[in-house]
Amino acid sequence: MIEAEAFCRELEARGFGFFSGVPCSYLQGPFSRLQDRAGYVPAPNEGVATAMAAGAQLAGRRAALLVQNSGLGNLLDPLTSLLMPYGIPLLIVMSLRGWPCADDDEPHHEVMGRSTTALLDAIGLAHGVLEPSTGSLTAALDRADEEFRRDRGYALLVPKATLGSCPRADSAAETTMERRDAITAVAAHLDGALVYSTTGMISRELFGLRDDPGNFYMQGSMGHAIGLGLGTAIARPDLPVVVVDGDGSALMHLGGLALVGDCRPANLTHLVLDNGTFDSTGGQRTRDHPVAWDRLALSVGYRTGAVCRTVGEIHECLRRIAGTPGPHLVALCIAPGGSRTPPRVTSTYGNREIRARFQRVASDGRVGPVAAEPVAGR
Ligand SMILES: Cc1ncc(C[n+]2csc(CCOP(=O)(O)OP(=O)(O)O)c2C)c(N)n1
Repeated sequence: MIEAEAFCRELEARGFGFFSGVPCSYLQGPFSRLQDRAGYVPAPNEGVATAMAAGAQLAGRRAALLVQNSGLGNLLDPLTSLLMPYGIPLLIVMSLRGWPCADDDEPHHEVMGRSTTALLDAIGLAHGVLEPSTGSLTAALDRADEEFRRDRGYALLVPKATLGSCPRADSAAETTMERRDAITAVAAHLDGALVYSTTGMISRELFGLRDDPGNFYMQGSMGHAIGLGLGTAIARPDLPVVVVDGDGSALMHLGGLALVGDCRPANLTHLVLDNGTFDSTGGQRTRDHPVAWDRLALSVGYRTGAVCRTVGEIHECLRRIAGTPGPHLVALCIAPGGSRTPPRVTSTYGNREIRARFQRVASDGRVGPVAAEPVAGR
């Protein structure tokens, strides 16, 4: 295993002074080390991180991205239509989820796990898999330097347990309300609703506290729960639709909120659990300046926007808006971390099973047979 600090120092020794990206738990150590350094800017999605790194590179700062391979979808456009045609080199440190064996990871990593290197080959971006030794790091960065000399980028692929982790830093939370407290309170108001929950711990927490066929646990596809909720709210205006989001997820595709405000489905309620961090990947901060979610929501066209800081405020707010026309946005300020790790949804349900039972509720039983799918023991 390569120590996180040694990894960061090696990048700095090679002249890298600008770092950005979106975290993955495989890269928890380097993120933890980098986020206290001046050259690090956390990004809401991998696409803007790529463009920003290119901007820094154009202005003379050597830039590196740290991302998960699921973020390859977000960065492919700026990579292929900006960096590659203009010859702007970039080091992309990319975790390899779902690789070499998809069974060892969550099911939503399977397709990208087996396709990452093929996709990089298809676009012509040089890449190499990092082994857990400093010799491998030196060789990979030498190889990257060769590409940079030709104005081309390089992807350094990082499998599980290759880079060391660091103890989680305690952040000064403004609230003591935990995710578990907030979702317990929310759960009391979900009966009869179709519920989409975002990737990571939020879906796991909802599953552990209030599993229901009307819950769609959206693992993966970070930032797209609001798109799912909007489509369903438009298609089924007779049913209440609730999206349980995180601040990192909502920020990743903030344009989805603007679309909600434009479409204005009266039956949609958007809950944003704001802990100021990407909690599920190790608690890296999402941004420095807090978001005024209530004002943001109103400015793009939601009918109401509110912020709750206590369990009592959550109950009062959800009672007040129940049955009134939305879209509503309610931000729930919670503390990062949690005293208990919630159970994995995928230990109980396969993804197709989650989809099929949800669809039965959402479409009044008009759904085909569920394809047999083994439930993975993870
Ligand atoms: C495109 C993409 N980039 C990165 C990830 C890795 N990832 C999974 S959960 C998560 C954090 C989500 O943060 P937030 O929505 O704030 O919820 P929290 O984890 O704080 O509960 C990240 C970065 C991912 N799944 N997809």
